[in-house]
Amino acid sequence: MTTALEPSRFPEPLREIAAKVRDGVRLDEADALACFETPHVLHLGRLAGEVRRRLHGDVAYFNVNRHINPTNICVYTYNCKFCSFAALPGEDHAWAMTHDEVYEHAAKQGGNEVTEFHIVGGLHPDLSLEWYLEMMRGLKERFPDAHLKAFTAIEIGWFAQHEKISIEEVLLRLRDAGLGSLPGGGAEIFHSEVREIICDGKLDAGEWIEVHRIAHGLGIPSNCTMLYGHVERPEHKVDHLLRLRALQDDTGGFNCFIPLAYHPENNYMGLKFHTSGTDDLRHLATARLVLDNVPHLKAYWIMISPKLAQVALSFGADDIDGTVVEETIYHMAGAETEQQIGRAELERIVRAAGYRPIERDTLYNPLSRPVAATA
Ligand code: V47
Repeated sequence: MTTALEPSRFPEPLREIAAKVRDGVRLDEADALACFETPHVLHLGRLAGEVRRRLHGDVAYFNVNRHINPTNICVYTYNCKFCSFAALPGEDHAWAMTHDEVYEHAAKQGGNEVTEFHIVGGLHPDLSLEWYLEMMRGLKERFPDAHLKAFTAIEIGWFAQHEKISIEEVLLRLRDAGLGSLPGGGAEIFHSEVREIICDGKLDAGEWIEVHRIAHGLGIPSNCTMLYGHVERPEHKVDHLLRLRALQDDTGGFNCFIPLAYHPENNYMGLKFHTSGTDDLRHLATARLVLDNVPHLKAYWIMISPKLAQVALSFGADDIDGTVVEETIYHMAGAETEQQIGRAELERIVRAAGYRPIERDTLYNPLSRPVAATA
């Protein structure tokens, strides 16, 4: 009897990879490279889809979240050439919210139904760690049940440098103020050949990994990302995924991986092209196959559109992110997707793709509440 993973049903070089996936053997560096280079993206998706079904059956997760970007003022505005969000103080598009503005923002449009605030921002030269701690405490006071997924490793590194304290001390103070987990941003591409071009001078790979390692050691879980579709080569991405996999082997602290498609508008990179749908599906499928120890894979609908996120559910993804409400990082970089989707619509999107929608909290615990509560 032929199974879905019968190697003879796959073209080379996916035949050997299919055998490994069938037998539960970990993919190596050469396999990962083959995934990035094969022209047979549909076959790759078939493999990743099978792995995803083993892990999550027909379930696809989403959450009811809200993004808050307290400031876009950033000392790395000229360093991170790919970033369209950052601004220098005094520029027309620069902003810095007050605490009250953060709380108002959090409360808008059904803020009380939100289970997660996703909070990231620029590295503001004048805002102290204490300002952020007060913001976290204020949010927790007003929204005690909401999970605060806040601050990329880059921001954590900046707080440590700014306050002249250790990464561990920063994380402990943030945890005391209500931090629940770290988002996965700031990883970009770890390899120094790429980092020197796209974000010279920012936290390097070892430092990004160290922040997450320390967080995991303190019981603070996190997500991880990879920014693709700019100047990187396949071997850089293989290196990136293998470094994430190695950290996960050590700590088990990553919940989710999110491949991030580069958006080219309004930044200093000088590149014109958006990634193609096939590229996006290839990155998701490859991640599902290589990152065998990271439980969840997110197809971020804001970035790749709800329609492609539906297809991505059959290419390895088991999560489409959440309601979001007012996304800025991608919309300032040219994203043409909506800025928010209601819970009922997220459920419809998942069902129409042939999967069973489950609302989750940040840590992937299933939630059950009536649609009307958050539609
Ligand atoms: O670190 C910035 C990326 C990241 C651009 O953890 C860009 O659940 C494409 O990390 N084109 C921030 N990408 C977003 C992020 C994220 C998103 C959704 C969910 C989670 C999570 C994390 O966005 C940055 C950078 O890699 N980014 N500018 C751009 N022009």
